[in-house]
Amino acid sequence: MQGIIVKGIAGFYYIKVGEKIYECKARGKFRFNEMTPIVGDRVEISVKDDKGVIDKIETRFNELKRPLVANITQAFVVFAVRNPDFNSDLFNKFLVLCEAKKIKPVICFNKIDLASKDEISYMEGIVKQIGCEYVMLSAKGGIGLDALRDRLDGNITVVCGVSGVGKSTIFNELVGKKAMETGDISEKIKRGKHTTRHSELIELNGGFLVDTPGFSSLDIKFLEPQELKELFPEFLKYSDMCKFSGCLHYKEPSCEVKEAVNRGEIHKSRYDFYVNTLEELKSRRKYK
Ligand SMILES: Nc1nc2c(ncn2[C@@H]2O[C@H](COP(=O)(O)OP(=O)(O)OP(=O)(O)O)[C@@H](O)[C@H]2O)c(=O)[nH]1
Ligand SMILES: [Mg+2]
Ligand SMILES: [Zn+2]
Repeated sequence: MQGIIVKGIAGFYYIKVGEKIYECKARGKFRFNEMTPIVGDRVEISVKDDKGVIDKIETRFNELKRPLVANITQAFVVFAVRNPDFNSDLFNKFLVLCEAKKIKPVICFNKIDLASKDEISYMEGIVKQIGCEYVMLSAKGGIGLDALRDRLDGNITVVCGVSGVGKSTIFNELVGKKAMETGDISEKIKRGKHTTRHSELIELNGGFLVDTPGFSSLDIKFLEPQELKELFPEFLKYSDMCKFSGCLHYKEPSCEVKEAVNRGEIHKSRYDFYVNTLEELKSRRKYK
């Protein structure tokens, strides 16, 4: 039977096959070929006398380390329009990471109840130009959540963003119970106790939601300088027209991406972030 691992605890895996959940152990062989089953894995199982065994793990589409989950297709990347203030560097890093992992980002601008109309349309302007999907939210006020629910179908979705933007609030509103701790006090208590968190997939609206937030580490230094340009979707329609094939849109002449920046068709802050990151990646390679 084929199913998906929705939970793993102490060597046992819980595999959802249709409407049923089977408790399984992994066969020993996984220890030798470096594949340890993780939540999100599509697996082949066999069940005998109520004892289930994982026989095969399908090739992973992608894998996140924090939380440890495979086959994530979508990320709700949460920002607050205020408190904490929007940080465009982080915004760009999140987007680059999503592209690198082939995860579809949905930008969630939360706490719109705290911002003016002008501030909201400024934020909208940035995301519109990149061409990625976005939702304006007030998780506390129940605004915009249906737009997120509609996007769950067929996806494994992780909610990510820095501390305090409202991830847990969004998660709890979507799941409909107090599954995640919100606010600051409970979070601190949890950390103090070093509670091990096992991620779990929660089935919702035809898809799965990961119960722990993602991308807590925003390291993009593992990227190769040449691959960075592929991770800016709005560059792609211009890059074919650059004079040099393999143009890095950096110091090359007759670069259509740079022209598009000058014409205002690509947001300058995105291009500046690209150049800064490219220089960082290049200098790391040099001194390695
Ligand atoms: N004004 C306003 N406050 C909100 C909204 N959504 C969440 N908050 C508040 O923002 C604070 C942080 O929310 P959380 O959901 O705990 O944020 P988080 O992203 O899970 O934070 P960490 O767990 O620390 O990463 C809480 O006090 C929430 O009540 C909103 O739409 N508007
Ligand atoms: Mg939280
Ligand atoms: Zn170019």
